[in-house]
Amino acid sequence: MKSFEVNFDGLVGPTHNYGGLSFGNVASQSNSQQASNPKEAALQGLEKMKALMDMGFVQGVLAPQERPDVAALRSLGFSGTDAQVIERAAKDAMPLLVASCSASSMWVANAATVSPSADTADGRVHFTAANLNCKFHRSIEHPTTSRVLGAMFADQQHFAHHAALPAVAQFGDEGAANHTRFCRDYGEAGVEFFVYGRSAFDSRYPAPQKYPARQTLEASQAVARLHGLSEEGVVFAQQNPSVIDQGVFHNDVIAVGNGELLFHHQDAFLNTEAMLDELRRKLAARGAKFESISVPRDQVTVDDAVRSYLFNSQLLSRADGSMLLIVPEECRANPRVWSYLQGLTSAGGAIREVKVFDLKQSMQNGGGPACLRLRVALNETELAAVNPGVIMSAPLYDTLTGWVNKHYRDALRESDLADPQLLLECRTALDELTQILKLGSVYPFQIN
Ligand code: SUG
Repeated sequence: MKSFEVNFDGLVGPTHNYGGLSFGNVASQSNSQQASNPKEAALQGLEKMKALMDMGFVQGVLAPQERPDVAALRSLGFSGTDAQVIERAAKDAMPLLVASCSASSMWVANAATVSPSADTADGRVHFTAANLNCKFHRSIEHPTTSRVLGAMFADQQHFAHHAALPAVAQFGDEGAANHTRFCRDYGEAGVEFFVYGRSAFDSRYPAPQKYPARQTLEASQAVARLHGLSEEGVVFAQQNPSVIDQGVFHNDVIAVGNGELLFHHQDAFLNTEAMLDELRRKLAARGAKFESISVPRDQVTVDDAVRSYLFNSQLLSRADGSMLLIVPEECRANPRVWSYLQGLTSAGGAIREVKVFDLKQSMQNGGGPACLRLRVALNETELAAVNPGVIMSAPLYDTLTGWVNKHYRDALRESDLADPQLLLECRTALDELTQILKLGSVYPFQIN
């Protein structure tokens, strides 16, 4: 049976703004308070989706969330009508209003961890929504994420959904941003690679000193258990704490994997050799030939990686067996990164081509091509069981660009977030979107 890796990209929501909300994420911190352009952000994302579809990849769309999150503000003690809740939060606690307005659900690599059916004990595709417990503005995403994923992957014969892990830092879970799957073919059993930043229960593991490690070992282990993965089908590895302290807040800022290949920076992990050996051994047992490309620090520094997002790229398998790397424009702007990439593609190895996309609106908040997509490996039967409303097509692309042009603003500043009209605009747009994507009722304003 044929199998695919389907990329579901997060559609940028109408409140995309630069709130400076993510301590440890260099771009989010340095672009705080700049004016954003939600319309441009959403169109940039859609253009990438369309380009991948045109190249022959199966592409999906993941809907944004209702923002401002009035219910979150109510849970923090703001009361009255929805407009009064917003007005009171703006007056007394602007940072909380900003957090409740974040369009951060666009970075769907953090929506969930996904294990394909070939890896799981019950032969279903498993999803665990990420609790995103490290940042308030992200911790409020998972209830809606679960409803949206449930509406996209509704067939219980093929899809199993797990609620987010307990909402405490000890089980901090950031989803697929710290998870990669290696395999010979998407439909065959593979090895799932979980990367954590610290252990919450064992003080022998080192931890970063300056910035938070968002993913814990114990969270990764819990997800592997929930999904019914076997010992032979998993490898756990620790991120190098010193790179977290240099701004690598998720592992997908310093490594990306696909098929039998791991593309990573030399300084990405702790105990790298032992970890690579384990991957090689476990993949060999599944008939796969693991390969890694380590980018040396004397060619590309960790700082270059953080600024260019070289590793926050999409590594895609093409029909001829070679791979394509989708990188953000910022890679071309960095002479060391660009010259590395040119050497890489001309060397005749697995990665043959690089394609560059302008994702500046998202990049300025620390979200590159890989952050914007959730990978779901599916066989033909499972793909046929996905809600067809969320699979990208030329007509859907046209409908969605029209929808963005109709509903989105082209400038948003902090002061605009206090405008109760923004909430109405957002709800009107999302109500229409759920009809376009055939999701049913998934937003709080639709179900309460
Ligand atoms: O969680 N930025 C996101 C970026 C997430 C990137 N995702 C992956 N690497 N997979 C974060 O830090 C910034 C929001 C703001 O400051 O307005 C933000 O949430």
